Amino acid sequence: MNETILIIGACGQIGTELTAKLREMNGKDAVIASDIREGSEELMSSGPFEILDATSKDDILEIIKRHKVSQVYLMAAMLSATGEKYPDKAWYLNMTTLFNILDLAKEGEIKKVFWPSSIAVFGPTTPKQNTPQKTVMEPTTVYGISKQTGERWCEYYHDKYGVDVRSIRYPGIISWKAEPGGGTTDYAVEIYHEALKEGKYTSFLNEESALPMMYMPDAIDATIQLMNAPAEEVKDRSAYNLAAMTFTPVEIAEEIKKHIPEFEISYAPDFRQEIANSWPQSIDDTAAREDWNWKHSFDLESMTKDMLENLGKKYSK
Ligand code: VAH
Repeated sequence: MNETILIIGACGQIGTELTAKLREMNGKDAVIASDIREGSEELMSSGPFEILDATSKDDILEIIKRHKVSQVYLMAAMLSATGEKYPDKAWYLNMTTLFNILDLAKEGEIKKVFWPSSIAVFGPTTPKQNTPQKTVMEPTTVYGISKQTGERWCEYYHDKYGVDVRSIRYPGIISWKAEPGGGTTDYAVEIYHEALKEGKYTSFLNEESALPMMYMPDAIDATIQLMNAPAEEVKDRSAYNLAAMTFTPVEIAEEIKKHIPEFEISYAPDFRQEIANSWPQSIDDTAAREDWNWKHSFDLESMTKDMLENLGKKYSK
């Protein structure tokens, strides 16, 4: 029986590309895109779309029943930097939407759920290098606290009620198709745009800010691979560490200079520096590689080449 998929937060940085990939794999009508407001022309013209406020359980249920949805990817969230500006809104959005979906799954309305966690669940007391799957987690952002709590609830709903929910601790994700929104790692996206437009960029993180990062195609492949893995392979029902690369603003600038020699970077750390300082620098994702054969494809060199090629085409139109 064909599974109908609902993507909540389909207009976001990850949601946009997840929608495109799932439509490519399953057919456009098998994937219902939804968000609080309409998205890009490309997204809106690529298949069914619903305006949805995912803080309303009744509104989610109405769409699930009308489209006979069996799988939900809940991608809507307020990220780390914006969450520090609006802590109560971040907590409300991130937790209410998760409980709505977990409860609908518990009530038998949804068969399978993907919910994104983040390396933001880790904090200043977490080991910074090769951060283990299970370790000290004392997050210092509202976003990180919501993701840590969310992981606990995902595991509880799976163990207590048999809900098939799966999750990944995304590192910073870099992409060119859709702008990121309100993240601490967004500098690593902005830098490519500014390098092409202005030939220079002022980073809001300092030179030494080494953070775990991943190119969007790897993040999308991992997400779908985890969702399609046999249930018995998904041994960790909190969330899986996932890693691909680690770099600093200096290192990404040096890689860009191989393509744009005159590119210049400067530094003006802001409030996001404290958030970045609280996160790990590298992640141990052995569990994901062992449990469901995760492996990444892109490194800093191949990502930079692909980013500049695609953004170059976008800016030359
Ligand atoms: C953020 N892009 O910066 C997100 C991500 C690990 C970082 O969760 O908030």
